[in-house]
Amino acid sequence: MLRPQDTATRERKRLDGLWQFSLDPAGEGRAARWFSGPLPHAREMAVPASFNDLAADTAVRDYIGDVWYQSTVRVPRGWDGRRIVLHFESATHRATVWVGDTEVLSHEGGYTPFATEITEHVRAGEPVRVTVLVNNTLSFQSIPPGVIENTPAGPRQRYWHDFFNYAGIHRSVWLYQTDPVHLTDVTVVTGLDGATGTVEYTTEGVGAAGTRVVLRDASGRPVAEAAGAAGTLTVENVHRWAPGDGYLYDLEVQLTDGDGALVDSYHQSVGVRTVRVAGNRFLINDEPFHFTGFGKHEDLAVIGKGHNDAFMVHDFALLDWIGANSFRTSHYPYSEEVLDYADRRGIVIIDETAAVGLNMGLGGGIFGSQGYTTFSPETINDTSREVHAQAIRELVARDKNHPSVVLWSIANEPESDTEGAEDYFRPLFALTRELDPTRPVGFVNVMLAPYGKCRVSQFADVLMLNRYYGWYTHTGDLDAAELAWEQELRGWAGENKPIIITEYGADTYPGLHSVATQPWSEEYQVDYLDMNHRVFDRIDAVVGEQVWNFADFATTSGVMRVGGNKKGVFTRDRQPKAAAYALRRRWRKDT
Ligand code: GCB
Repeated sequence: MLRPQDTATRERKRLDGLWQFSLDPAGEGRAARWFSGPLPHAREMAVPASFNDLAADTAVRDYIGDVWYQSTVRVPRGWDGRRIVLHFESATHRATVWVGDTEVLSHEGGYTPFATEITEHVRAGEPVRVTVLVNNTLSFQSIPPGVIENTPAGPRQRYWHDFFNYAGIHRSVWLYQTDPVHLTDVTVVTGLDGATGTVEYTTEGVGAAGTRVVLRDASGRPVAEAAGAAGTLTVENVHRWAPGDGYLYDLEVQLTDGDGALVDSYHQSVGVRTVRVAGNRFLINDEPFHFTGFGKHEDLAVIGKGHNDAFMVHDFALLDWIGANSFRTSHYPYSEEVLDYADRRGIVIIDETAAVGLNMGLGGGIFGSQGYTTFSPETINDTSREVHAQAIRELVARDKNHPSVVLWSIANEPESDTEGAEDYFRPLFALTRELDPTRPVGFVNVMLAPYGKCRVSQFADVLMLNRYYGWYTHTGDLDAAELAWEQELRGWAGENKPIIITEYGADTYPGLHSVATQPWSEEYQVDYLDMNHRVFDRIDAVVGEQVWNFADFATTSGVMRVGGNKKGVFTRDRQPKAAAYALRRRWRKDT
């Protein structure tokens, strides 16, 4: 799916702002045709934002079910005769859209875009009503999974992932126009041969007589061009995309009509780089890469998972300040703005699906049975796997052209020590490789499936491990933790695959101090990280360290969570804890 763009032939209009908003606790809106007029009992709601925290009302924060958004949009007068598309960057977790009285689109999954042509339902220069039904419930057939439990106090949403189930329209909504003859997809795959770069491109489109592509360098100078819907461009003395050097070329795809006139122009940024795994090394441009950074969250006070440019810019500034070269989009695909920015900043991304919490052995930091079987016909089953497969398809389709994305993570901490898990994941690894043969594929392994027990890591190119020695086990005893951790890690190192520690961390209450270092204190977080680093530095196969978490974040209520998860190296409002300075000393060689 292509992005909305302003180009020589395309034009877009952002529909963000205040929309009308109604809760629909009885689930009656569809039958009552709420889309056919003003929403009943409406209030105003900001887009993009999670709706949960905006109302200052627990009932809204914890609401489960259908909510409705509505806006009246004027189609620009100059768009007559053009093909008009309505595009959502995301809606969490599923949405149905009406334009006027006509249902135009439904989409499952909270973190990937969806769009449809609406030309026949609108008139240039006229206003049109856009209504969106968003539903936030999680079931065993959604990604991530959950279950609605009927309790004496009413229905309650349960889920097994450790972050708050924020919902709503989290990213921008767009209206855009193109010529009826238009490009529908472009794929680029880059290669390097010494100082020469190659850009293999494939395009798909509707109705064009001809296709031309021009590759320009960052100063706008054309460096290669070609004709044809697919081909390979070469760039002598290429400026590579590399960690810390987000150099981008611009590939302009031009479609022409029978007279050779330009009818569609679309721009795709291109970073020329290679990624590959060799033995226990992770190579970017054939050079060993060591990941430093974090697992992050899209999580902010008030706006929840709503995208915010200011915080994005600030978060990347903090990554730079601390010496992080990478992060994982734990535990769902992040806003495309974030990936674009990572491309430009030379930050390396592990790109993760929303498959988190497929594990009935843990929930919200508590280990132990959650009262369900993970993989079974009644719980996570073949239908769930198809939803998961679709989430992978949409992630790869969306992010395949980002040079910053070097590794796919198809799940976080699923059950992985059973035959059911092995059967569930085998085809999903095959699918990901088929969709993208150019990037390594992995999943994030949990402590409950330690070395020797995991049956899914055999399918992975890279071992991604989340471990909490010294926190969830050996709590407060870092000496014992160090011994146990090193012993397990040496087992994994024998697999001859690169190992990235995708989570290690300790909850830390900012301002809590102790001389004899105690869990929850700032000193303990520092000592805990130091212990981990001693272990990593002794093991050659460890090619990455991503601390859990970049910042404190909101979770469900629980006795293990004090105002949310406090494993942040920064607070939720991005102030450093002592650990931030310790990491900066380790990661920034210049300080
Ligand atoms: C994990 C999860 C992460 C949690 C973290 C924790 O292993 O992947 O989502 O937030 O542990 O703090 O318990």
